[in-house]
Order: sequence, then C-alpha cells, then structure tokens
Amino acid sequence: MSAAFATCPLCEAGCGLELTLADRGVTRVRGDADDVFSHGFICPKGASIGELHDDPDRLRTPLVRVDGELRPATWDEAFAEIDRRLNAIWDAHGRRALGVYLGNPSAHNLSTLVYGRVLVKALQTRNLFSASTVDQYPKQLASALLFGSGATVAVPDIDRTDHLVILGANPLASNGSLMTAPNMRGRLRALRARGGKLVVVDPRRTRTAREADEHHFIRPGTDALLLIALVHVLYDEGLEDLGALAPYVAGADDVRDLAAGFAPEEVAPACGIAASEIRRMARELAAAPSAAVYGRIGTTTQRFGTTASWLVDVLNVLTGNLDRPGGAMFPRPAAGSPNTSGEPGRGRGAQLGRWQSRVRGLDEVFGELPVACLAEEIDTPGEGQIRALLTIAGNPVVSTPNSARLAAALDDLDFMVSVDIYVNETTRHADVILPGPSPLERSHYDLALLMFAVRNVANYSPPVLDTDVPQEWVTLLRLAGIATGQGPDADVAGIDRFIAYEVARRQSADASSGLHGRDPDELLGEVEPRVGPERILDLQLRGGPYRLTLADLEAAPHGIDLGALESRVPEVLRTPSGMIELAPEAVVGDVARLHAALAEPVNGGLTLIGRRELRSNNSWMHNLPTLVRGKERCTALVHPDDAERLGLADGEEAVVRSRAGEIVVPVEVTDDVMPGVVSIPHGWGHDLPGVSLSVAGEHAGSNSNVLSDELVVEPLSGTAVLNGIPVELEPARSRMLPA
Ligand SMILES: Nc1nc2c(c(=O)[nH]1)N[C@H]1C(S)=C(S)[C@@H](COP(=O)(O)OP(=O)(O)OC[C@H]3O[C@@H](n4cnc5c(=O)[nH]c(N)nc54)[C@H](O)[C@@H]3O)O[C@H]1N2
Ligand SMILES: Nc1nc2c(c(=O)[nH]1)N[C@H]1C(S)=C(S)[C@@H](COP(=O)(O)OP(=O)(O)OC[C@H]3O[C@@H](n4cnc5c(=O)[nH]c(N)nc54)[C@H](O)[C@@H]3O)O[C@H]1N2
Ligand code: SF4
Ligand SMILES: [Mo]
Repeated sequence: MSAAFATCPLCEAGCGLELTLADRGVTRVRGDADDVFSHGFICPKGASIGELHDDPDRLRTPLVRVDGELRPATWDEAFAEIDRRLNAIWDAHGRRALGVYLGNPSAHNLSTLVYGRVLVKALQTRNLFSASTVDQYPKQLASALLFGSGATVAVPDIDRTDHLVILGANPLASNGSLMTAPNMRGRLRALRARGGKLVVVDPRRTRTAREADEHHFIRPGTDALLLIALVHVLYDEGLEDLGALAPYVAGADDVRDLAAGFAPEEVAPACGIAASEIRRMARELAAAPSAAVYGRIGTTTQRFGTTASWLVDVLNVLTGNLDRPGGAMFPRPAAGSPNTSGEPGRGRGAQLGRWQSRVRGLDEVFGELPVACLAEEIDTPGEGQIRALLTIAGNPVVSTPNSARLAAALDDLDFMVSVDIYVNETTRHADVILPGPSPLERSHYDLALLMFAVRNVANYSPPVLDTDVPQEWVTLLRLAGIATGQGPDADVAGIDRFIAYEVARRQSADASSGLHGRDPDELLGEVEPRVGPERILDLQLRGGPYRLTLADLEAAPHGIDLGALESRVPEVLRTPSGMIELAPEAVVGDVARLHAALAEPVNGGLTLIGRRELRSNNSWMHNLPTLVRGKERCTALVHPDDAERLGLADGEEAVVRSRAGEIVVPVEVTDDVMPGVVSIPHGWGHDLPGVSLSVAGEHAGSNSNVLSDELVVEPLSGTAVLNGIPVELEPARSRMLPA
C-alpha cells in the first residue's frame, strides 16, 4: 500500500485528494488534509474517482463502426479510418464541412486545454461550438467589454467579504463556478461567523439559500431588472462611491442615465420582489464595509444573460467593491492568463461578431458559434453545411437545447468522431470513438479554473496510475496530423516540438514574461526532457507572474499557496482605453429590450428552470453506483399551489411540454420553488438505444433539454436560454385515459 496525492479534476473546486493505492488499484480516497486550498474537503463525486476508474463501461480501446455496429479496434485502425473518411469529406465539401464540439470536461483536462485549440486551428473550420454557449459566455463577454478580456472575471473575495449577494448559483450543490473555491459551505459559514451577511436570490430555496441570512425568490429571467433597480437606488439615494477606482472608470454617468427608468417600484411586479426590499438590499450593499455581488448559471443562461452579468459588476464598481479586499477581485494565476501577459493596463479589447453562422446568422463569440445552432447547421442543406462532427469530452445531445433535433441531425452526418470515455447519448452516433485515460491516469493542472480562484494557488499532480491508453494530447496531435495532411501516422513528437517552440517564442517576445528576450531554442533546452502539456506548462509557469517552474510544483504535492487576492487595477485591464468601460455600447444597446420587459404581462404560466445535484455531474457520472444510489434525482419540483391547480400529486408522473418537445418526469411537490416555477435538473435521459451505460440506464431519468428551445438565445452572446422556458404540465395519467 502506498499513498498518492492528486487534484480532483471533476469540478471547478479542484480539491486535493489523498489516494491509497494497492495492487488492485485505488482502495481509498480522502480529502488531502494538507492541500493548501481545500484543506481536506472532498465531495461524493471526488470520493468516487476510484469507482470511475474501475467502471467496466469506461472505454479503454477505440471503437470503430463496422456494418452499423461500434466494435473494438486498434488505434492504428481507428486513425486510418478517420484519415480516410475526413479527407473524402474535405475533398468534396471543404474544411467547413467539419464541425467541432468541445465539452465541459475539456476545461478540466490539461491535454485538451493545451492541445484542443491547437487541433481546432489545424482543422481550419469556423464551425466550432462548445459548452460555453450553454454556460458562462455571457459573463465572459460582459467581462471582456468591461475589462478587456474574457479571462478577466472578477470573483468574490469570499474569505474576506462582509456581505455576499449570490444570484442564480447554488454553490453548495455545484461546489462553485467562476469562483474556484473548495468547501463552499465552510467558507460561507465562516463569512457568517465573522459577522458577515449572505443574501441569496433564486427562484428556488436551495441548500445555499438555507445557509443564508436572507433569501429572495425571483421570477426567472428578471435578475437584470433587479440589478438595474439596485443601481438606480445607489444613484437615487446618493450611495454610489467608486472609491479608489474612480480614476479608472469611464461611463459611470451613462449608467446613471440608463438606470433612471428602473426604479424599484417599476421592476418589483416583474421580479416578484417588493420595492422596499430592493431599496433595503441596495442600502445594505452600499453600507457594508466590503461586499461582493456574484451571479452564475441562473443569471447567464437566461434571456438577459450578458446584461445581468454586466450589472453584477456595475454594482461591484459603484459600491467601490471591485478590486478591493472583501469585494470582487481579479486573481493572478501562475500560468497562461491573458491578463498577466502583454502590455499591462491596455489591450485590444473584445472583438465581437467577426463572422456569423450560416443558417440563422448568429454572431460568433470568442471565436465560436452558439451551440444552439449546431443542429440547424447539420440539418439544413446548402453550401457550407456541416457533414462531419468531432466531439471532444462532450455530450451535446443531452447538454444542449432541443436534444431531439440534434440527435436526429447527428444521424444525418456523413461521419462523426468522438474523443470520449463512454458510449453515451451523443457518442453512440459516432463512427469512431477514441477514449482518453481515466482521471487517475493523467496529470492535472487547472490551467483554466485557477484563473477564477478565490486565492492565488498553483497545484500540479502527475498521473497516479500507469496506463496503455494514449494520453489525450497524443490523440489530439494525431488528429492534428491528419488535419495538416500528414496522415494517420504523423510525427507527433515533431508537431509537439513545433507547438512548444511557438510557446517559447511568444514568451520570449512578451515584455511581461519571465522569459522575455530569451532564445526559444535555449528555453526548450531548459525544460528538457519534458514533452507534451508538461513542457508547455513549464514554459508558461516560468514566464508567468511568479516565475515558478514545474519542478517547484512537483516538489509541492499539496500545492503552493501564492496568497490572498490583491488589487490589480489598472494593470489587469486590457481595454483599448485602459479604463474600465462601465457603459459598453453592446450592453447599453440591450437596455431598451430590458425596459420593454417591464411591460410584459405576468401571465400566470409555468416557467422551467434547471438545478444541479451534488451527486451528479452534468450529463455524466450517473454510471457510478455510489452516486446514483438513493432517492431519484431527476424530478420536477412543483409548488403546492400549482400542483393543486394541475391535479398533480407528489410522486406522480407529469408530462412537461414546451415549444421544442415533451418529457415525462415524476413530480416533487414542494414550496421550495416559487409558484409558477418548475425545476428539473439537466443531464439525464440515458435510456436511449445504443448507449452503453449499464448503471445509468437503470437510473435513466428524462432529458430536460428536450424541452429547451434552440431558437431562443440571448442576443448578445448567443447563449441558450436554459432557465426561463415556458412549459405546460399535466398529469401523465390523463394521457392514459381514452380520448
Ligand atoms: N438545461 C440545461 N442544460 C445545460 C445546463 C443547464 O444548467 N441546464 N448546463 C450547461 C453547462 S453549464 C454545461 S458546462 C454543459 C455540459 O455539457 P457537456 O459539454 O456535454 O459536458 P458533460 O456533460 O460534463 O460531459 C460530457 C462528456 O465528457 C466525457 N468525459 C469526461 N471526462 C472526460 C475526459 O477526461 N476526456 C474525454 N475525452 N471525455 C471525458 C463524459 O463521458 C461525457 O460524455 O451542459 C449544459 N447544459
Ligand atoms: N454537483 C455538481 N456540480 C457541478 C455541476 C453538476 O452538474 N453537478 N456542474 C458544473 C458546471 S458545468 C457548472 S457551469 C456549475 C454551475 O454552478 P451553479 O451556477 O452554482 O449551478 P446550479 O446549482 O445549477 O445553480 C443555479 C441556480 O440558479 C437558479 N436559477 C434558475 N433560473 C434563475 C433565474 O432566472 N434567476 C436566478 N437568480 N436564479 C435562477 C436555480 O434555481 C439554481 O439554484 O456547476 C458545476 N458543478
Ligand atoms: S468538490 Fe469538485 S473538485 Fe472537490 S472533490 Fe468534489 S468533484 Fe472533486
Ligand atoms: Mo458548465
């Protein structure tokens, strides 16, 4: 028996794990008590990482479709098939004919983080989609407009704040998002224990709401109205105070004018929160010695996602809390951040809408097209139609809107490749599946999520177990070899060296880098014999703000604590003006739409929202017996008044119907949701033909994205509206009666 330490890659919290190893693999998983960030915290998903590794349904060899069936194949056979089929499609239809979807776990995986974009570049397609347009792009877009880079997201300084307002997030279930912070319960309890106040705004009384001093129900999709009314009160009552930020803020007067038409008394009926409460919230926010406003999924994947996200930071700025301890602050990550490289304090800013999707004309955002238009790009004939698809760590059939349409579209493809560890609702459509190693068989460094950490930390873990499965960076580079015409047996080491050289060259050219002015070849020599993501990470760490090396991190298996967040304005900014652009044109233009929402009737219909469950992880991990044990999780929460009106009893099945489709789910009658709101988690519906998930199949649930509407997107970021879908409910039994 021996012990090993690793960072959990399963969610954004990045907890340190202590693993006990024996001949038969991992025998025990505990939180690493010495981890500099998580201090021993662990959740049930992290604790089941050994079960994930041992899952017999997890793929260990490639599968290739032969005579309609997915069959095990060698890696060479799989790549030969991909080379043959893709080249035929490219020859006939050009590069755009291949679409790519990058799924959520690719943001938790060093191989895909470093090489995913390299592959996409080599593939030369603009038909790039990802989970970001069913997730956080509204927040990143707002941040890019305000601060100049989508990576410059202000996170609540949760460990020091005196007052935290959380909208549309349930970190006690999700463990935090765009706020990397293990042990949210502990951190929130500490906030209250030191006399701070926690306010939660959510259409559901969540576990986080139960921890709070104050919870406000809000009608789905109306956060932007509430937030702009809070801004209104700050100006109305003379409470706004930019503090030390004043010299760096442009557009505050415009914001005052924009908010003028949104008095609390005007927005109260739409939001369902009393005007007097809104005024009190604003006063308390302004009066707190330090405060942070934080919004997540419920404020992004909704009809005013970008505008609501912008207003969150407008409040942080106007209360003087942006960039000060206890407020909303900018992390300084050890590697890979655009806001620690290049000229400090100034940059190109956000580039918007440089091209559009073919069918609906939706703008690109951060180089991607909204995933809500993936199905139509496949199923609409014409020049530029997508005929082949590559998915990497994604399950868009379950995770993106109008699942039924997308599933049908995937059947129409000429060819599909998936890099994934399971045959699930999406990969069952593939012609070739290429598995990656299990989380215990690969190294980890949270290159993306440490950009949003509430403390500056750095933690690297090498693979815990050996494997015959090629590392995903090798797989992605073999695909890049195919993309660049080098065939299925390209010189992966050569391509990798070329990429590393480019990284070294860029570091050398960057005046902020610790490697500025150095000879790229010499730099590569210094990080020898490393290859792959380790070589690139080592270069980025050396060039990064702390001038660390990968060897430093290897010597610190519990991580390196780089300290509490520090004020970073103005050097963190990358706007062309070098200012915080508090009233960027794009969102200013959306305020008229927000105002129009005030006139919409509150019509008594039902609105669908989503939720997350602690023991679930988006569309996967439902194949692990310990996680699906117990009470059914895929249920519709319905308020008692609605249940009574609709004739629905607790535990009974209901048909839920929307413009896009319908599903059947059991109902849980509870006053934890507000009247008129129905809550169903996403990620379920595993009982589809061809799926090889034996445990998940027994706990299939229903896919809530059958109900979400691919035609309804938030206009600024193209992000799907997954919270706030009009639905109708009726007892399933009424279906069974004769007509
Ligand atoms: N209605 C509704 N829909 C939603 C949401 C919602 O709130 N409501 N949330 C959205 C959000 S925020 C997100 S991020 C998306 C997530 O949706 P997706 O992008 O589809 O991501 P996941 O469902 O997390 O996982 C997808 C796949 O990754 C595979 N996988 C896991 N680990 C690895 C690995 O190491 N390598 C490889 N190659 N594959 C791996 C799993 O087998 C699984 O098939 O869902 C979105 N969909
Ligand atoms: N256990 C677990 N953890 C996860 C995941 C998981 O699937 N399971 N997924 C991971 C991913 S990919 C992400 S992006 C994060 C997301 O992290 P969170 O944003 O914390 O996700 P949720 O728990 O879905 O919380 C969203 C909340 O928004 C509320 N809501 C819905 N509509 C509205 C609205 O219009 N206004 C307001 N104010 N609230 C609304 C919902 O009721 C819900 O409580 O979680 C990550 N962590
Ligand atoms: S909270 Fe997230 S990172 Fe921590 S153990 Fe659970 S799944 Fe892993
Ligand atoms: Mo997400």
